[in-house]
Amino acid sequence: MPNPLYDTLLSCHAGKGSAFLHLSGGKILTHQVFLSMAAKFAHVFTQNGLNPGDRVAVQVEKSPEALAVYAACAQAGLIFLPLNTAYTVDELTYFIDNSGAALVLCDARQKTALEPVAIAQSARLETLNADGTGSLVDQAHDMPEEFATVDRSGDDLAAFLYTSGTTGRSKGAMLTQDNLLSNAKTLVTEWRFTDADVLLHALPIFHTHGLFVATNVVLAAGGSMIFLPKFDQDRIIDELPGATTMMGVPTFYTRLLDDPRFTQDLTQHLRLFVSGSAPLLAETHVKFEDRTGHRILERYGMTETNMSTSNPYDGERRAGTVGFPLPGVELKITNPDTGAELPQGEIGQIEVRGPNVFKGYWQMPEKTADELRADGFFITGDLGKVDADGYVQIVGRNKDLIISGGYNIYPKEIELVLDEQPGVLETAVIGVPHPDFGETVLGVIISEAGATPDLEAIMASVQGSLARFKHPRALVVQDALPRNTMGKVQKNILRDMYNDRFTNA
Ligand code: MLC
Ligand code: AMP
Repeated sequence: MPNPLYDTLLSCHAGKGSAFLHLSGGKILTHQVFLSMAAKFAHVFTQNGLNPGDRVAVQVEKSPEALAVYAACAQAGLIFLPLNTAYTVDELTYFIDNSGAALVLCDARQKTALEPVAIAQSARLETLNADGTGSLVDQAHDMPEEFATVDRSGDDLAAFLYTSGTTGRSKGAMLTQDNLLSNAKTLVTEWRFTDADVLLHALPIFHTHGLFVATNVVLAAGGSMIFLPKFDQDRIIDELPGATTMMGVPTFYTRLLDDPRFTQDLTQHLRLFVSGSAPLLAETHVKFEDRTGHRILERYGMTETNMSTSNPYDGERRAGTVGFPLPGVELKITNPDTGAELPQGEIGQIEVRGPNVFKGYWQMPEKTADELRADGFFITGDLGKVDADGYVQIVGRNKDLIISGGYNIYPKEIELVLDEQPGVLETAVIGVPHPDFGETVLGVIISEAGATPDLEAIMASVQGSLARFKHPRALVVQDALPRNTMGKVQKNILRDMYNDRFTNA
């Protein structure tokens, strides 16, 4: 096949008048119309001088056009680099610079702010707005509806997804066509997707979950999506009866359970609810079954690995576990200090190997070597164990990471900003339980001798540089940070201290 990703997910739908996206107001976008849109965008990219292997950095609102940009990149052999719409210009500057993006696609509202960043990078800057307007669409207007698909091999890069690190510097995870395809095919089979499926899609499309899990699976199966711009409780309630399946982060399900309109009747036509990206409390799993009769299927994955484990479709979906390694994926539990495999039942770090595992971090060979072993096993940084029946259970993290509403937040990045503030000696940022987001960010500040840091001014400064979802939801001032004998900050003690800060309200 000349371009496995495009051929398997997209060109196989050529000429089909079948529904691909169900949009608001009863509007339907067919597979063929979607492909034509993508082909036109591919022409715009190549006519703007982009060559296979170039990176296209995309920070735009969710829309059919935004999804077609992903398809256009696949067809033109470009590397798709989606970015969270919440990122600030500071954050974007790093991604654009680090990736060496050849083209930046943004909302027109961001154009002025990003122009100097694009110029510094010699990148083109085009716009795409939430309503489907913008310079990309203007240029696409008169382009042909067919584009000669660029040859690619399965080992060629298809996407970069940036993931933060414990040092605070984000790393571009390089995903190949085979990484994405192998996972999509496996999940179609494991989760029994067919062309009759209608997936209720309310996730963002700049992360693995909404893009490579939800979208690729539906494309591979030939099904359709009720494509919502974002999670909107009322729209979800309205649209659920028309769906056969839904994927979400745990916050989706806890929010729905808080809504009296979410009933068994409303969900009776659905065949599958999938949860992932953050731990689903066993309590939520049980409440969901009591309310709807459905057992949520929880799976586990990450940016670098796509999906690694899943509860079974047919067998027991065990609450509090993420199921079994997917076919073709090897999983082992190892001693974090030695890397030696641990006996069944013991807690250790989770390592995975398989066609789903990424190729490494863009231009960061040392970081790649730290986490991706020469034998192909990737050290996930999650702590877990395998029970007697083979179900994998995630019990914690060996990495300093907060997951808020399914978004990853690395404390170091926030600490670096807080540490710079006037009157601040040092800081520690921790994740504490939150009823809506699962976890949220709390900043612990130690003042310089005699100083009284201005917490409001500190928050204002954080707002200027970091995306909203990373902002501490509370700042507290303490005399000192707890440290062990090696001088390392004991965040576990801080987490215990502030454990019920948001759940006791
Ligand atoms: C929004 N806000 C968040 C937030 N999302 N704050 C913390 N954590 C989040 N996740 C901010 C908003 O800017 C707003 O700020 C305030 O919180 C409340 O907003 P909201 O209207 O209640 O939020 P909403 O827009 O409804 O978004 C919440 C959400 C969304 C949970 C629906 O965050 C979401 O769609 N999350 C999914 C993330 C995801 O797809 N993760 C997959 C990663 S891939 P203000 O200023 O108004 O207070 C991965 C691999 C894998 O992890 O295994 O899948
Ligand atoms: P990301 O880097 O955004 O892809 O996030 C990946 C991380 O999300 C993993 O390393 C886990 O810590 C977490 N994660 C994903 N799915 C689950 C799950 N089902 N249960 C617990 N944690 C999960």
